[in-house]
Amino acid sequence: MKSKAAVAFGPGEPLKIVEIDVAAPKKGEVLVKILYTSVCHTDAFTLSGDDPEGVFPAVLGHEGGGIVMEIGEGVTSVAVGDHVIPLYTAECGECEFCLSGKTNLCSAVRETQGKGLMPDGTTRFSYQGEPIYHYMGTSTFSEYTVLPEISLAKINPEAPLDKMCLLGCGVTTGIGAVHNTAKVEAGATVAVFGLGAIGLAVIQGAVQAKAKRIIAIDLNEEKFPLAKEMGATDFVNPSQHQEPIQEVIVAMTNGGVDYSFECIGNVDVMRSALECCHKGWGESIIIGVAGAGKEISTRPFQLVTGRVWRGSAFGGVKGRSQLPGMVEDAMSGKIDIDPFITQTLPFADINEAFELLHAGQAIRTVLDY
Ligand code: NAD
Ligand code: AHE
Ligand code: ZN
Repeated sequence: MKSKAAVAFGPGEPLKIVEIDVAAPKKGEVLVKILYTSVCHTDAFTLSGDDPEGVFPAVLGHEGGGIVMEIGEGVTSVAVGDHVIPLYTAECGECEFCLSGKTNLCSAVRETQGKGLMPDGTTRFSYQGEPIYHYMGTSTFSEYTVLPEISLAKINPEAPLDKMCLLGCGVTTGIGAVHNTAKVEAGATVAVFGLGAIGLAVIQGAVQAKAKRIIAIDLNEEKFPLAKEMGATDFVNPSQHQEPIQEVIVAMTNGGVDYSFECIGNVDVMRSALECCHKGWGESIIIGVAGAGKEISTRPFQLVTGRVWRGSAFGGVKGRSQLPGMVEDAMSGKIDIDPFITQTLPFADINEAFELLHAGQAIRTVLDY
Protein backbone atom coordinates (compact mmCIF):
# COMPACT_ATOMS: atom_id res chain seq x y z
CA MET A 1 0.00 0.00 0.00
CA LYS A 2 0.96 3.65 -0.35
CA SER A 3 1.74 5.73 2.72
CA LYS A 4 2.58 9.34 3.47
CA ALA A 5 5.96 9.38 5.22
CA ALA A 6 8.73 11.75 6.28
CA VAL A 7 11.89 10.05 5.10
CA ALA A 8 15.38 10.74 6.43
CA PHE A 9 17.38 10.27 3.22
CA GLY A 10 20.71 11.22 4.77
CA PRO A 11 22.29 12.48 8.00
CA GLY A 12 21.83 16.18 8.65
CA GLU A 13 19.26 16.60 5.86
CA PRO A 14 15.72 17.78 6.54
CA LEU A 15 13.11 15.03 6.29
CA LYS A 16 11.34 14.76 2.95
CA ILE A 17 7.61 14.04 2.83
CA VAL A 18 7.05 11.46 0.11
CA GLU A 19 4.68 8.63 -0.68
CA ILE A 20 6.38 5.35 0.14
CA ASP A 21 5.31 1.74 -0.43
CA VAL A 22 4.51 -0.33 2.63
CA ALA A 23 4.38 -4.12 2.25
CA ALA A 24 1.83 -6.26 4.09
CA PRO A 25 2.73 -7.50 7.57
CA LYS A 26 4.45 -10.90 7.61
CA LYS A 27 4.23 -13.61 10.25
CA GLY A 28 4.12 -12.11 13.75
CA GLU A 29 3.82 -8.56 12.36
CA VAL A 30 1.12 -5.92 12.42
CA LEU A 31 0.21 -3.00 10.14
CA VAL A 32 -0.67 0.11 12.16
CA LYS A 33 -2.14 3.42 11.02
CA ILE A 34 -0.42 6.12 13.04
CA LEU A 35 -2.80 8.94 13.95
CA TYR A 36 -0.39 11.07 15.97
CA THR A 37 3.34 11.18 16.49
CA SER A 38 5.74 13.55 18.18
CA VAL A 39 9.43 14.28 17.92
CA CYS A 40 11.83 13.18 20.67
CA HIS A 41 15.40 14.42 20.94
CA THR A 42 16.55 10.89 20.03
CA ASP A 43 15.00 11.27 16.56
CA ALA A 44 17.00 14.49 16.13
CA PHE A 45 20.11 12.73 17.46
CA THR A 46 19.84 9.92 14.92
CA LEU A 47 19.06 12.35 12.11
CA SER A 48 22.22 14.30 13.01
CA GLY A 49 24.36 11.28 12.09
CA ASP A 50 25.76 10.83 15.62
CA ASP A 51 23.93 7.55 16.31
CA PRO A 52 26.17 4.51 15.76
CA GLU A 53 23.00 2.61 14.84
CA GLY A 54 21.72 5.28 12.44
CA VAL A 55 21.08 3.90 8.96
CA PHE A 56 19.76 5.83 5.97
CA PRO A 57 17.41 6.21 4.20
CA ALA A 58 15.04 5.53 7.07
CA VAL A 59 11.63 6.36 8.46
CA LEU A 60 12.37 7.72 11.94
CA GLY A 61 9.87 8.30 14.77
CA HIS A 62 9.18 6.34 17.93
CA GLU A 63 6.61 8.35 19.92
CA GLY A 64 3.21 7.62 18.42
CA GLY A 65 -0.29 6.30 18.76
CA GLY A 66 -2.41 4.45 16.24
CA ILE A 67 -4.88 1.78 15.23
CA VAL A 68 -4.28 -1.78 14.06
CA MET A 69 -5.25 -2.12 10.37
CA GLU A 70 -4.08 -5.62 9.50
CA ILE A 71 -2.45 -8.53 11.30
CA GLY A 72 0.06 -10.99 9.91
CA GLU A 73 -0.01 -14.76 10.25
CA GLY A 74 -0.08 -16.05 13.81
CA VAL A 75 -0.78 -12.71 15.49
CA THR A 76 -3.11 -13.26 18.45
CA SER A 77 -2.52 -10.50 21.00
CA VAL A 78 -3.93 -7.62 18.92
CA ALA A 79 -6.82 -7.42 16.47
CA VAL A 80 -7.90 -5.04 13.72
CA GLY A 81 -9.28 -1.86 15.30
CA ASP A 82 -7.26 -2.07 18.53
CA HIS A 83 -5.68 1.16 19.74
CA VAL A 84 -1.95 0.76 20.26
CA ILE A 85 1.22 2.52 21.28
CA PRO A 86 4.35 1.38 19.38
CA LEU A 87 7.16 0.16 21.64
CA TYR A 88 10.83 0.62 20.87
CA THR A 89 11.47 -1.69 23.79
CA ALA A 90 9.58 -4.85 22.87
CA GLU A 91 8.30 -7.32 25.44
CA CYS A 92 8.24 -10.94 24.24
CA GLY A 93 7.75 -12.35 27.74
CA GLU A 94 9.89 -15.36 26.85
CA CYS A 95 13.53 -14.31 26.43
CA GLU A 96 16.18 -14.44 29.15
CA PHE A 97 15.77 -10.71 29.72
CA CYS A 98 11.97 -10.74 29.99
CA LEU A 99 12.10 -13.74 32.35
CA SER A 100 14.86 -12.27 34.54
CA GLY A 101 12.54 -9.97 36.46
CA LYS A 102 15.50 -7.56 36.51
CA THR A 103 15.09 -5.48 33.36
CA ASN A 104 12.61 -4.18 30.81
CA LEU A 105 15.10 -4.79 27.99
CA CYS A 106 13.94 -7.62 25.70
CA SER A 107 16.29 -9.40 23.33
CA ALA A 108 13.73 -10.92 20.94
CA VAL A 109 13.94 -8.33 18.14
CA ARG A 110 16.62 -5.94 19.38
CA GLU A 111 19.39 -7.06 17.02
CA THR A 112 17.47 -6.63 13.75
CA GLN A 113 15.75 -3.51 15.16
CA GLY A 114 19.19 -1.88 15.60
CA LYS A 115 19.92 -2.53 11.93
CA GLY A 116 16.67 -0.93 10.75
CA LEU A 117 15.12 -4.26 9.79
CA MET A 118 12.14 -6.40 10.69
CA PRO A 119 12.91 -9.62 12.63
CA ASP A 120 13.25 -11.63 9.39
CA GLY A 121 16.07 -9.32 8.27
CA THR A 122 14.13 -7.45 5.58
CA THR A 123 12.32 -4.12 5.40
CA ARG A 124 8.63 -3.45 4.68
CA PHE A 125 9.28 0.09 3.37
CA SER A 126 10.45 1.12 -0.09
CA TYR A 127 10.55 4.24 -2.22
CA GLN A 128 10.83 4.13 -6.00
CA GLY A 129 11.75 0.47 -5.71
CA GLU A 130 14.64 1.04 -3.26
CA PRO A 131 14.46 -0.21 0.34
CA ILE A 132 13.92 2.25 3.18
CA TYR A 133 15.02 1.22 6.69
CA HIS A 134 12.87 1.02 9.81
CA TYR A 135 13.89 2.85 13.02
CA MET A 136 13.74 1.63 16.62
CA GLY A 137 11.24 -0.97 15.45
CA THR A 138 8.55 1.69 15.29
CA SER A 139 8.95 4.22 12.40
CA THR A 140 6.05 6.41 13.46
CA PHE A 141 6.90 9.05 10.82
CA SER A 142 4.97 6.96 8.29
CA GLU A 143 1.17 7.05 8.34
CA TYR A 144 1.22 3.27 7.87
CA THR A 145 3.95 1.33 9.60
CA VAL A 146 4.70 -2.33 10.27
CA LEU A 147 5.86 -3.58 13.66
CA PRO A 148 6.42 -6.89 15.37
CA GLU A 149 3.37 -7.88 17.45
CA ILE A 150 5.58 -7.84 20.56
CA SER A 151 6.34 -4.17 19.91
CA LEU A 152 2.78 -3.00 20.51
CA ALA A 153 1.01 -2.07 23.73
CA LYS A 154 -2.76 -2.43 23.39
CA ILE A 155 -4.44 0.41 25.26
CA ASN A 156 -7.88 1.59 26.30
CA PRO A 157 -9.68 2.70 23.10
CA GLU A 158 -11.26 5.58 25.06
CA ALA A 159 -7.83 7.12 25.65
CA PRO A 160 -7.11 10.18 23.44
CA LEU A 161 -4.24 9.15 21.16
CA ASP A 162 -3.18 12.75 20.51
CA LYS A 163 -2.00 12.84 24.14
CA MET A 164 -1.21 9.18 24.79
CA CYS A 165 1.38 9.18 21.98
CA LEU A 166 3.74 10.89 24.44
CA LEU A 167 3.67 7.73 26.57
CA GLY A 168 5.50 6.05 23.67
CA CYS A 169 8.70 7.61 24.97
CA GLY A 170 9.23 10.94 26.76
CA VAL A 171 6.68 10.93 29.57
CA THR A 172 7.07 7.22 30.32
CA THR A 173 10.87 7.40 30.28
CA GLY A 174 11.12 10.19 32.84
CA ILE A 175 8.39 9.00 35.20
CA GLY A 176 9.54 5.38 34.91
CA ALA A 177 13.17 6.26 35.65
CA VAL A 178 12.08 7.80 38.97
CA HIS A 179 9.96 4.86 40.11
CA ASN A 180 11.58 1.83 38.48
CA THR A 181 15.26 2.74 38.15
CA ALA A 182 16.02 5.14 41.01
CA LYS A 183 13.08 4.13 43.22
CA VAL A 184 12.97 7.62 44.69
CA GLU A 185 11.43 7.68 48.15
CA ALA A 186 9.39 10.30 50.01
CA GLY A 187 11.50 13.12 51.43
CA ALA A 188 14.35 12.66 48.93
CA THR A 189 16.34 15.45 47.31
CA VAL A 190 16.53 15.19 43.52
CA ALA A 191 18.56 17.04 40.85
CA VAL A 192 17.33 17.04 37.26
CA PHE A 193 19.79 18.04 34.52
CA GLY A 194 17.99 19.10 31.33
CA LEU A 195 14.39 20.29 31.25
CA GLY A 196 13.06 18.87 28.01
CA ALA A 197 10.24 16.32 28.06
CA ILE A 198 12.45 13.76 29.78
CA GLY A 199 13.59 16.08 32.57
CA LEU A 200 10.07 17.45 33.10
CA ALA A 201 8.71 13.90 33.31
CA VAL A 202 11.37 13.13 35.91
CA ILE A 203 10.10 16.14 37.87
CA GLN A 204 6.52 14.84 37.59
CA GLY A 205 7.67 11.41 38.80
CA ALA A 206 9.62 12.95 41.68
CA VAL A 207 6.52 14.88 42.77
CA GLN A 208 4.52 11.61 42.66
CA ALA A 209 7.25 10.03 44.82
CA LYS A 210 6.90 12.95 47.27
CA ALA A 211 10.48 14.15 46.90
CA LYS A 212 10.93 17.15 49.22
CA ARG A 213 13.33 19.11 47.05
CA ILE A 214 13.61 19.00 43.24
CA ILE A 215 16.46 21.03 41.74
CA ALA A 216 15.89 21.85 38.06
CA ILE A 217 19.04 22.60 36.03
CA ASP A 218 19.17 23.98 32.49
CA LEU A 219 21.17 26.48 30.44
CA ASN A 220 17.91 27.77 28.99
CA GLU A 221 16.07 29.69 31.72
CA GLU A 222 12.93 29.74 29.59
CA LYS A 223 12.49 26.14 30.74
CA PHE A 224 12.20 27.15 34.40
CA PRO A 225 8.54 28.34 34.55
CA LEU A 226 7.19 25.01 33.27
CA ALA A 227 9.55 23.10 35.56
CA LYS A 228 8.17 25.17 38.44
CA GLU A 229 4.59 24.46 37.38
CA MET A 230 5.45 20.74 37.35
CA GLY A 231 6.78 20.93 40.93
CA ALA A 232 10.48 21.81 40.86
CA THR A 233 11.55 23.75 43.95
CA ASP A 234 14.97 25.16 42.97
CA PHE A 235 16.38 26.43 39.67
CA VAL A 236 20.00 26.54 38.56
CA ASN A 237 21.54 27.86 35.36
CA PRO A 238 25.11 26.47 35.21
CA SER A 239 26.26 29.36 33.01
CA GLN A 240 25.59 31.74 35.91
CA HIS A 241 28.20 30.03 38.11
CA GLN A 242 32.01 30.10 38.03
CA GLU A 243 32.49 26.82 39.94
CA PRO A 244 31.70 23.37 38.53
CA ILE A 245 27.95 22.87 38.83
CA GLN A 246 28.35 19.80 41.04
CA GLU A 247 30.03 22.00 43.67
CA VAL A 248 27.13 24.46 43.52
CA ILE A 249 24.60 21.68 44.08
CA VAL A 250 26.60 20.01 46.85
CA ALA A 251 26.77 23.38 48.63
CA MET A 252 23.01 23.93 48.18
CA THR A 253 22.13 20.52 49.61
CA ASN A 254 24.41 20.07 52.60
CA GLY A 255 26.55 17.40 50.96
CA GLY A 256 24.74 16.41 47.77
CA VAL A 257 21.47 15.04 46.44
CA ASP A 258 19.98 11.61 47.01
CA TYR A 259 19.24 11.15 43.31
CA SER A 260 20.25 12.91 40.13
CA PHE A 261 19.05 12.38 36.56
CA GLU A 262 20.96 13.31 33.40
CA CYS A 263 18.36 14.11 30.72
CA ILE A 264 20.58 15.75 28.09
CA GLY A 265 23.05 13.28 26.57
CA ASN A 266 26.18 15.29 27.47
CA VAL A 267 29.00 13.22 28.98
CA ASP A 268 30.44 16.18 30.92
CA VAL A 269 27.04 16.80 32.49
CA MET A 270 26.82 13.07 33.29
CA ARG A 271 29.98 13.49 35.37
CA SER A 272 28.53 16.53 37.16
CA ALA A 273 25.31 14.62 37.80
CA LEU A 274 27.22 11.79 39.45
CA GLU A 275 29.48 14.06 41.46
CA CYS A 276 26.62 16.18 42.86
CA CYS A 277 25.31 13.04 44.59
CA HIS A 278 25.66 12.58 48.34
CA LYS A 279 28.63 10.57 49.59
CA GLY A 280 27.66 7.14 50.82
CA TRP A 281 24.32 6.75 49.02
CA GLY A 282 23.62 9.20 46.19
CA GLU A 283 22.54 7.62 42.91
CA SER A 284 22.80 9.16 39.46
CA ILE A 285 20.65 7.91 36.61
CA ILE A 286 21.81 8.43 33.01
CA ILE A 287 18.87 8.82 30.65
CA GLY A 288 20.42 11.07 27.98
CA VAL A 289 21.83 9.42 24.86
CA ALA A 290 25.39 10.40 23.95
CA GLY A 291 26.86 10.36 20.46
CA ALA A 292 29.23 7.89 18.83
CA GLY A 293 32.64 7.77 20.47
CA LYS A 294 31.63 9.63 23.64
CA GLU A 295 32.69 8.17 26.99
CA ILE A 296 31.95 8.99 30.62
CA SER A 297 34.60 9.43 33.27
CA THR A 298 34.97 10.22 36.95
CA ARG A 299 37.45 9.42 39.70
CA PRO A 300 36.73 5.84 40.81
CA PHE A 301 36.88 7.27 44.35
CA GLN A 302 33.44 8.77 43.64
CA LEU A 303 32.06 5.23 43.43
CA VAL A 304 34.28 3.80 46.16
CA THR A 305 32.73 6.35 48.48
CA GLY A 306 29.24 5.13 47.80
CA ARG A 307 27.85 7.03 44.83
CA VAL A 308 26.09 4.83 42.29
CA TRP A 309 25.89 5.28 38.52
CA ARG A 310 22.90 3.71 36.73
CA GLY A 311 21.24 3.99 33.34
CA SER A 312 17.62 3.78 32.32
CA ALA A 313 15.97 2.84 29.01
CA PHE A 314 12.26 3.62 28.52
CA GLY A 315 12.14 4.27 32.26
CA GLY A 316 12.53 0.59 33.04
CA VAL A 317 8.92 0.13 31.89
CA LYS A 318 7.84 -3.19 30.38
CA GLY A 319 5.71 -1.84 27.58
CA ARG A 320 3.07 -4.48 26.97
CA SER A 321 2.39 -5.27 30.61
CA GLN A 322 2.83 -1.82 32.18
CA LEU A 323 2.03 0.84 29.57
CA PRO A 324 -1.74 0.14 29.49
CA GLY A 325 -1.79 0.95 33.24
CA MET A 326 0.08 4.19 32.65
CA VAL A 327 -2.53 5.10 30.03
CA GLU A 328 -5.21 4.57 32.70
CA ASP A 329 -3.16 6.79 35.06
CA ALA A 330 -3.08 9.50 32.37
CA MET A 331 -6.87 9.20 31.93
CA SER A 332 -7.51 9.48 35.65
CA GLY A 333 -5.15 12.44 36.06
CA LYS A 334 -2.40 10.66 38.02
CA ILE A 335 -0.14 11.42 35.04
CA ASP A 336 -0.57 14.88 33.51
CA ILE A 337 0.37 14.86 29.82
CA ASP A 338 -1.05 18.25 28.81
CA PRO A 339 1.89 20.42 29.97
CA PHE A 340 4.28 18.49 27.72
CA ILE A 341 2.36 19.39 24.57
CA THR A 342 3.63 22.84 23.67
CA GLN A 343 2.69 22.74 19.97
CA THR A 344 0.39 20.82 17.64
CA LEU A 345 1.16 20.88 13.92
CA PRO A 346 0.04 19.07 10.78
CA PHE A 347 2.35 16.15 9.91
CA ALA A 348 3.51 18.05 6.81
CA ASP A 349 5.27 20.54 9.12
CA ILE A 350 7.44 17.88 10.77
CA ASN A 351 10.71 19.70 10.01
CA GLU A 352 9.36 22.69 11.93
CA ALA A 353 8.86 20.38 14.93
CA PHE A 354 12.58 19.47 14.74
CA GLU A 355 13.53 23.15 14.50
CA LEU A 356 11.39 24.04 17.53
CA LEU A 357 13.06 21.28 19.57
CA HIS A 358 16.56 22.41 18.55
CA ALA A 359 15.70 26.03 19.35
CA GLY A 360 14.52 25.06 22.83
CA GLN A 361 11.04 26.37 21.99
CA ALA A 362 9.15 23.08 22.20
CA ILE A 363 8.84 20.38 24.81
CA ARG A 364 6.82 18.16 22.51
CA THR A 365 5.15 19.01 19.21
CA VAL A 366 2.32 16.59 18.44
CA LEU A 367 2.00 15.98 14.70
CA ASP A 368 -1.42 15.18 13.33
CA TYR A 369 -1.57 13.03 10.18
P1 NAD B 1 15.31 18.17 24.81
O1 NAD B 1 16.22 18.65 23.74
O2 NAD B 1 13.88 18.55 24.74
O3 NAD B 1 15.84 18.65 26.25
C1 NAD B 1 17.19 18.76 26.58
C2 NAD B 1 17.35 19.94 27.54
O4 NAD B 1 18.71 19.97 27.98
C3 NAD B 1 17.06 21.30 26.92
O5 NAD B 1 16.15 22.01 27.74
C4 NAD B 1 18.42 22.00 26.89
O6 NAD B 1 18.34 23.39 27.07
C5 NAD B 1 19.12 21.33 28.05
N1 NAD B 1 20.58 21.37 27.99
C6 NAD B 1 21.38 21.14 26.91
N2 NAD B 1 22.67 21.19 27.26
C7 NAD B 1 22.71 21.48 28.58
C8 NAD B 1 23.76 21.62 29.53
N3 NAD B 1 25.05 21.52 29.18
N4 NAD B 1 23.44 21.89 30.81
C9 NAD B 1 22.13 22.00 31.19
N5 NAD B 1 21.08 21.85 30.34
C10 NAD B 1 21.38 21.58 29.06
O7 NAD B 1 15.47 16.57 24.84
P2 NAD B 1 14.52 15.41 25.38
O8 NAD B 1 13.61 14.98 24.29
O9 NAD B 1 13.96 15.78 26.71
O10 NAD B 1 15.61 14.23 25.53
C11 NAD B 1 16.65 14.39 26.48
C12 NAD B 1 17.70 13.29 26.33
O11 NAD B 1 17.13 12.04 26.70
C13 NAD B 1 18.22 13.10 24.90
O12 NAD B 1 19.59 12.75 24.96
C14 NAD B 1 17.41 11.90 24.41
O13 NAD B 1 18.07 11.24 23.35
C15 NAD B 1 17.36 11.08 25.67
N6 NAD B 1 16.29 10.08 25.79
C16 NAD B 1 16.63 8.90 26.37
C17 NAD B 1 15.65 7.94 26.61
C18 NAD B 1 16.00 6.66 27.27
O14 NAD B 1 15.17 5.76 27.29
N7 NAD B 1 17.17 6.53 27.86
C19 NAD B 1 14.33 8.19 26.20
C20 NAD B 1 14.03 9.43 25.60
C21 NAD B 1 15.03 10.38 25.40
N1 AHE C 1 21.42 3.74 19.16
C1 AHE C 1 22.17 4.35 20.23
C2 AHE C 1 21.53 4.17 21.57
C3 AHE C 1 20.19 4.82 21.64
C4 AHE C 1 19.56 4.59 22.99
O1 AHE C 1 20.25 4.49 24.02
N2 AHE C 1 18.26 4.50 23.00
C5 AHE C 1 17.50 4.40 24.23
C6 AHE C 1 16.15 4.92 23.96
S1 AHE C 1 16.15 6.60 23.48
C7 AHE C 1 14.51 6.91 23.23
O2 AHE C 1 14.33 8.20 22.95
C8 AHE C 1 17.31 2.94 24.65
O3 AHE C 1 16.24 2.48 25.00
N3 AHE C 1 18.35 2.20 24.67
C9 AHE C 1 18.32 0.79 24.93
C10 AHE C 1 18.26 0.03 23.64
O4 AHE C 1 18.11 -1.19 23.69
O5 AHE C 1 18.39 0.66 22.58
C11 AHE C 1 23.62 3.82 20.25
O6 AHE C 1 24.42 4.40 21.00
O7 AHE C 1 23.91 2.87 19.51
ZN1 ZN D 1 12.48 9.11 22.66
